[in-house]
Amino acid sequence: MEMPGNRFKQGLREGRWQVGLFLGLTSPISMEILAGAGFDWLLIDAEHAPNDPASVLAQLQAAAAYPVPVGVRPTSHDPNLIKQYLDVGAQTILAPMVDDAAQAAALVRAVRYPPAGIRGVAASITRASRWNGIKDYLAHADAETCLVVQVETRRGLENLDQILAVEGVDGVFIGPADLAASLGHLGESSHPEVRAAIEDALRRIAVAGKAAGIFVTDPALAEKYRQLGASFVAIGGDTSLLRNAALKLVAAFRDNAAPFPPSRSSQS
Ligand code: 3PY
Ligand code: MG
Repeated sequence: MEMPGNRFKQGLREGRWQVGLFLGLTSPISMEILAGAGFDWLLIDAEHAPNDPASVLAQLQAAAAYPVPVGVRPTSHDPNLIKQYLDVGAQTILAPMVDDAAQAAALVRAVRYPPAGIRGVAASITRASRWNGIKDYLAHADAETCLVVQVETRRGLENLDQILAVEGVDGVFIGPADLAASLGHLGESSHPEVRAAIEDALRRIAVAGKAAGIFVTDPALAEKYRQLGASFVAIGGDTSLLRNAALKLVAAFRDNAAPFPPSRSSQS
């Protein structure tokens, strides 16, 4: 078979508006539901959700029947962990907490094969190459692998220009929650100082010619960030979708219906 193209990376290159969702439910079934829901990209979160290479593998297999590109956010920058996610078939890595250019450059090396990088080679035993079923996998892998780094600390902001200059970084994604915490406003990602820092960062990323992304759940704010140069956004998470829908459903029945649970005599 031919090497699958990375439509997310292509979209970043073209500056295409891409709307995505974070997945923390660790479930191939919810992955499959969301893979068919019309998002431009999905991200399996292994930084904050209890995912590992085995659960990521199962979710990538569930998504494979759908055209949506799926990335993975690892817990750390550990090249061995990143290697495992690439080997099970992830083509996009979203690396959290990138604070300087040295970290960004190390991540570029982690996602590339030698001589450009240090990714270990084992094509025949990996799903990424479809166990050697993909023609010339090793020759095409680096080109279809996408690296997005998260800038979400005061240090990351201070070093943003140097991070942007690292060849091989395909995009920079702002994490408002961690950024707020790092700027001294834990839990207040709408704080004016945080908002100002975000707006400045998005502008700088776009001016540098790199793809700018951010987590933003408010459509009006997403549009504002788009005007400032953002081209890809995560607009929520599967856990929140489920919780919010469950709360709404329960409330609808509690408010409008007979007392719950129904008494025995009212049951048929
Ligand atoms: C953050 O907000 O800190 C994230 O990592 C993603 O939203
Ligand atoms: Mg974060």
